[in-house]
Amino acid sequence: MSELFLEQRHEQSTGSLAPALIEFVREQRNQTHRVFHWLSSLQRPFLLRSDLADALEQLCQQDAELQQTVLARALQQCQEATLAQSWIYLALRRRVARWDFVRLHIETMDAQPVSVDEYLVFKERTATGGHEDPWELEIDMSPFYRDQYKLREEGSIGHGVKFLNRRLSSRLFEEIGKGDRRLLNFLRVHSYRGQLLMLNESIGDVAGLRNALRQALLPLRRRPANTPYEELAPELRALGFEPGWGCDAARVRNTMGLLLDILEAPSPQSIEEFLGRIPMIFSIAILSPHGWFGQSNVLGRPDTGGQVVYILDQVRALEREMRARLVEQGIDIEPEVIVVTRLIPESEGTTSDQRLEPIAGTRNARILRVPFRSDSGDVLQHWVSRFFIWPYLERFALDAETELLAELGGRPDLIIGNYSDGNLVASLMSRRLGVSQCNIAHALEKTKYLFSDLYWRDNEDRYHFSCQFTADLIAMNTADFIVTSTYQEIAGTDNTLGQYESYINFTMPGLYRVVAGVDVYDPKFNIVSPGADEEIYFPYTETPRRLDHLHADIEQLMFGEPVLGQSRGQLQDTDKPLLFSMARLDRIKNISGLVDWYAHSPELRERVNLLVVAGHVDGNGSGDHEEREQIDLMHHLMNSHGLDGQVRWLGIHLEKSLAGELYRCIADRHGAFVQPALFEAFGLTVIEAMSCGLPTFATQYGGPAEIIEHGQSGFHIDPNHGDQAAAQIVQFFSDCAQDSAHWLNFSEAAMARVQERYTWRRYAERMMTLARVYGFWKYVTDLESAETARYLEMFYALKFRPLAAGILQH
Ligand code: UDP
Ligand code: LCN
Repeated sequence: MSELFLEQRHEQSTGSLAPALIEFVREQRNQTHRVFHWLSSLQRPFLLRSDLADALEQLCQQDAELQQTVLARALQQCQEATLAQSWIYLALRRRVARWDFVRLHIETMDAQPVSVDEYLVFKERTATGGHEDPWELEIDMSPFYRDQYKLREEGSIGHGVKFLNRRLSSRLFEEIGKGDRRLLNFLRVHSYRGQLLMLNESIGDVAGLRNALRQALLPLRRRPANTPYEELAPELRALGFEPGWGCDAARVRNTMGLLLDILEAPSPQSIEEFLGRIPMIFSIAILSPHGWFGQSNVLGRPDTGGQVVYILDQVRALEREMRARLVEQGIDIEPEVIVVTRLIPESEGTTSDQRLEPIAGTRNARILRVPFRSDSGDVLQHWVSRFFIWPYLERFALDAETELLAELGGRPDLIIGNYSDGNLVASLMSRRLGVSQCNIAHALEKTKYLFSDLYWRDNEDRYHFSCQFTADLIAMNTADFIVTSTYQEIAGTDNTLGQYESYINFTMPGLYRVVAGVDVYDPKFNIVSPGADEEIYFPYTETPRRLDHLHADIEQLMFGEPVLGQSRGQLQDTDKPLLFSMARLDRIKNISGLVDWYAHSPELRERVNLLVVAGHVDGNGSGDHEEREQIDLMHHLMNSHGLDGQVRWLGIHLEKSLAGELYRCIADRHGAFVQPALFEAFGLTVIEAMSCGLPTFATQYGGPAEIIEHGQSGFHIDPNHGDQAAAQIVQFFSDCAQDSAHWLNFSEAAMARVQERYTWRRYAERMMTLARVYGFWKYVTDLESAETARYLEMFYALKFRPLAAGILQH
């Protein structure tokens, strides 16, 4: 048998390359030495995947045989190499969230597997110059993991609810009678503000329930299907049934039949369907503490962007879905959705200083604002950046809880946290109230900034990542379920790390070391992608719906004289198609990168004009240091490359409907959209542009990698290789010039992709299913673990609180 065959067999059985690599290093000393020598000659303590890929490519040019070796494969798997004192430590990612750590000595060719903590200690030592603390606090959630509740296949990640339902339904009903009794108890707890629902006390046990169901079904079958519930109520009540079974005879019959089936032979599908029938969710609290949460004039302010758009659309969709369900269930209750945010007295012309604000497009949803207070009780007057708000959250959680309870007249049925701060408040509040907690990250900062964990101290004054990552770990582990927009957000791709995956192990020297922070195979993770508001972002081809009255303004925005402090550049050749981009002017959004690629590509400049809507043209208009740096850079690029005749930069914020019509006007001119971010967690602008029919080029890092199928419904671009991205765009427009069907094909495919995958209707249905299913299992099983909760409380009290308090002392 060949050695390669043996190696591969070993890999197949364990999945790990490590043993074969160690053997190879020991036996092929010359080849290995050459590779290690090359890596250490780079004289960098940390090499990332892309560095290793570049090194490997060069090495293979000199030694073609290397390509076939296990060493080459290991370097391809390696996410990070740490080099110091003649040692190389490799972190091999054999597949999603499955890691092996190996160390190799450059001189002696000694090679061994190492544990995750040994690996992290070596990183600490390398980063701090040998000042690692042997007694560093280690965070290890693995003793709390329960293997019977873990997914095994990486393809199942993000579909937790399906797995959980399957696993728990069989377990629940395995022990004869036990599951039935729990189900009965569950049905008996339903009430709404004192009104009993589903069952009353006259049904005392499972046999009684079966009996009552059979008795109710006999006359129900004789009733016309559309007999309203009110007519059935007296008869049903006498048998022990309260409202909630359905709005008419057909629906009540169906729900009761479903329950009888479950009592006979339960299946995960019938449980999910049955749970969809019973009234469980009447009110939802959505937490988004950090500021400027409002409906106008807030987008583009520091900290507010897609998260606000997402939540407002989410609220509308959830309210609609909740109401539809309650009507079907025959219950006359108005659902309530409340967004809880911070009240900012100095609100700079926004509504952020109003305690209550109704949400447009809903009947009853509202924004409830509660101020931040200092320890002495004084109300904080100004906006505070999301990176500095940690000391205020604990008090906010208590104050918000009091106001929320008063506003709703009781507890909400679900608490949804947003972003790191909202998720932490959701943890505190849902623990106190005993309500299910759902987390939505929007963007986990950890993967956005290189080495934000290892060199956390360097960024502490500016970003306070020590607080943020601690809050993230706590909230991820307390949440009953976590909703993500894409798969890659949880588990990455074959080559890149998932955002949640990056919390599995990491170290913050001098603070703590995480050896098992979160498990992405936990069934709490569910992918539920957002949509683009269909009222606003509809296809450019839907002529009757078009907002023609905005066209003159849009023409002005695109081609008019620049307005001082609002725009720069005036396009000379107005017949060229427009390449469009719109984003906050953060470094990570890389709008200046796009301008730079454009400036350096004569072919691109020849074919298209560039239109960007971002930030402010006047640096004095910005209160944010990162934005000011970007504004300066934009002006520098415009000046040094003479771009004013080809680039139009609008430093204004477009109101939603204007933005929607602008996307369409650019589509009318057969333009394209570019999202050039260095990293984008999801990217609402990508689905907005696509749903209006714009062919889209978007970053390959983050959500867009999954939204777009490369070469079919758009294109992925690598923001680190602007020249290639520019060449791709040039190629597209040159293909369009040859064949006008080319543009149409991509435009249609983009619209179809969004229609198929990204709609708020689907979002709301999924979200409500998750709320019901996780709520049910939380009630009837031991899913919740007191040990985990206690451990996290300790972490919160002993680490988070002093870190947060420290912010105020500076
Ligand atoms: N947006 C807008 N007007 C502007 C700039 C942005 O309406 O002038 C909206 C944009 O349409 C999108 C959101 O702001 O809905 C930005 O969300 P995205 O997910 O793209 O990025 P984020 O800002 O959340 O990082
Ligand atoms: C935050 C981001 O950075 C975006 O990528 C998302 O699209 C947005 O939130 C909504 O989730």
